[in-house]
Amino acid sequence: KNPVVAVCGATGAVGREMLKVLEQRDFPYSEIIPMASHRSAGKKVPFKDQELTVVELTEDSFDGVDLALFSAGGATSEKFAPIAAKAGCVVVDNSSAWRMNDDCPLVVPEVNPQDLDWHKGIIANPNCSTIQMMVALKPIHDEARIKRVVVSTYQAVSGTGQKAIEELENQVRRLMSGQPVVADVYPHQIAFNCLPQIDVFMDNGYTKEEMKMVNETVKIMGDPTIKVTATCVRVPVFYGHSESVNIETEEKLSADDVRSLLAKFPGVIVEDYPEKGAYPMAINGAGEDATYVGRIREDETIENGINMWIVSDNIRKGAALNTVQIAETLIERDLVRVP
Ligand code: A2P
Ligand code: 11C
Repeated sequence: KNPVVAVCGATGAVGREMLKVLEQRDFPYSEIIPMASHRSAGKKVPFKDQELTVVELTEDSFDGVDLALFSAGGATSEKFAPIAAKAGCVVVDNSSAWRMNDDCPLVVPEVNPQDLDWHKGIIANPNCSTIQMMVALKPIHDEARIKRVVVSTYQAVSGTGQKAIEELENQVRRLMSGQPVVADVYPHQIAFNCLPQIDVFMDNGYTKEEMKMVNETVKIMGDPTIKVTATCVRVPVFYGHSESVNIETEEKLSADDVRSLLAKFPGVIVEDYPEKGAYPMAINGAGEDATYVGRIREDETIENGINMWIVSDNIRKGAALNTVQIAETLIERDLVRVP
């Protein structure tokens, strides 16, 4: 029998995309139940040619539910994911709440599907900026062993959620008509600006987003020797995160070696034609499933170094798509049950 699937946070930016991805990929289900807060109970969300009615997420929501895809914020996941798992429902969680928990696999299906085998009921979906970097780093690490990565990100406002999308829209409109702007979601104006702060600052001076990239990379790659240092920046783009990545490897790889390794890797498209001015851009990556890599070139300041530019839709591969791919892999491996 196909699973009963709950989408928790179904009215949010990621939740709505999850419903779209389930539909587009013809995900096998016997029922889809959209859930959100009491504020949204009774609202309708589109799915296939129907409208589904949103129900309030409560402690009793998971009886008879086989699989729950969560994207309703960290606090909601922290509270409800264990309740769901206890009711026998396997959770794939898009928040940061469970990612670094030793009992929870942190999975990018193209990179470490084998980690699903030891799940105990809660599986974590990595941070969006980590996911797109992982699919580009994995084939390079397998071939030449990555020693160190220096990454700077250019992240879209949709990563923050629906309210941030509206804030950028409103600020652009107001500024273009000569009106003053109010920053509500972000600490400063985001329109026509770049904010070198994503999430809160930690004691070490890095932001939480930057430390997610550092710690999640090690867990997903299963290799504590990979060193990552990150600077994460919010830019006035609606959809699609971009990343400038510098990689130092143990073995030498030419730019052509990297192009052919990446071209063979599932989920990656190499778009690297400088003579035509063709390289990945957020406006093209938005709405697509692939992670695009371009500007691949040797770092001429070190022995074994590569620079590249990675773009992916943060709401799709960075969130909704990766979550649904995890769910598909669970089904393929017959793992939709809480051990
Ligand atoms: P709601 O629309 O009812 O507030 P986004 O990341 O785009 O802001 O979306 C967040 C999603 O998480 C929304 O679907 C939101 O529902 C949902 N959500 C937020 N808080 C809760 C909660 N306490 N219980 C259930 N769903 C929640
Ligand atoms: C952003 N990466 O773009 C964040 C969004 O840990 O899931 C996702 C936060 C997280 O703002």
